[in-house]
Amino acid sequence: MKMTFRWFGTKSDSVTLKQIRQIPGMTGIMGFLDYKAAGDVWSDEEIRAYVDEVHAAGLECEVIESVNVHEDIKMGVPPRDEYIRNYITTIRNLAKYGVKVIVYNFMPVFDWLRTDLNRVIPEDGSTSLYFDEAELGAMGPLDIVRKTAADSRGFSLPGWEPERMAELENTLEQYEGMTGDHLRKNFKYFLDAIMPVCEECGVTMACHPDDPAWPLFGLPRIVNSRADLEQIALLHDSPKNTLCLCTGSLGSNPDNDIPSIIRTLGAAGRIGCLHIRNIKHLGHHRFREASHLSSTGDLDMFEIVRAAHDACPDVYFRPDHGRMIWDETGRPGYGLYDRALGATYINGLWEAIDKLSR
Ligand code: CS2
Ligand code: MN
Repeated sequence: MKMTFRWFGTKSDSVTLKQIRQIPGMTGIMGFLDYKAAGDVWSDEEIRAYVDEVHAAGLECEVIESVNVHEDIKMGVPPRDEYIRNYITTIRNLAKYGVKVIVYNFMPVFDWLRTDLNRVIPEDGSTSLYFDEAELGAMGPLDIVRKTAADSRGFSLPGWEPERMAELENTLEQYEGMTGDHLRKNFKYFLDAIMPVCEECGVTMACHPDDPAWPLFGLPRIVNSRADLEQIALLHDSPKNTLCLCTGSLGSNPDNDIPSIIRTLGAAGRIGCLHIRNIKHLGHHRFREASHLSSTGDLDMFEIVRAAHDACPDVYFRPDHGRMIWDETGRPGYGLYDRALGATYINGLWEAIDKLSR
């Protein structure tokens, strides 16, 4: 296992590489060029500058996140071939600088979605990301975009690029009538085009699940459950076609048995990396993000880490969203303190599981 941390770059992150390097057991970054629009090529120079900076801080940069897929690829409309060519150039460019895994998602229009990014947890006064479908019901897509922007304290949020959100109404119209099967067909077209390049340059693609794990605003979502993940693995049968097992995203649906999914897909070599985050269910389609500790949420972190230890021991981990604690201000979900606690806790679980299994 390699423990990593998401980092948005010097200009965009409240957390420094030096701070990340000082978290015990931290080996690297899951990197992100947050200023790139979906569909843009990530150039050699941009990647080199980012990777050099990470290396200079004594960290690795083997995983890159959110190379976002252009909506035209998801919708399957003609300009997609040009965007796929760009995507392939980005894959090749990332490979040149030692990137081994690329995390992406295939969610129409929205990436993860919450109705409140700064919800106070009554028990301890910390804040975390919160979702309530009843609250969402009263809002339209534009309202949620505005609310998310207002909640984000001026920080960019992964998957909420301003260019994409500006096109929102237009894009939503174009999606009208799209079915899950149609979206899956477009997904296959994308995978068939990029997989030969991934195999050639040794890059693994890891698809992030939908978050929350059900359709929103009538848009289809196809990365939600064990059956979905297994279908995606079959869309293009290659060891480079893997999943980013995000426990918080899948865990938004309590029916998902995450340790069991990890065991099956991990043993099949189809887990490219893990995002570890805990969820506290508060009602039907209503939850908040909890600290990583099992007892503060509804996910069993011991069983999750044990499943990964047994099924895919060489995988990359990172703590996913954390709460805001100790009066920290920063990007919602991406402060230093709670994610550092999460990493340390996961490392502790791993050490215990590993030693007891010998
Ligand atoms: C992340 C996602 O914030 C998160 O939950 O895990 O934004 C993830 O990076 C993207 O969906 C990957 O494309
Ligand atoms: Mn995630």
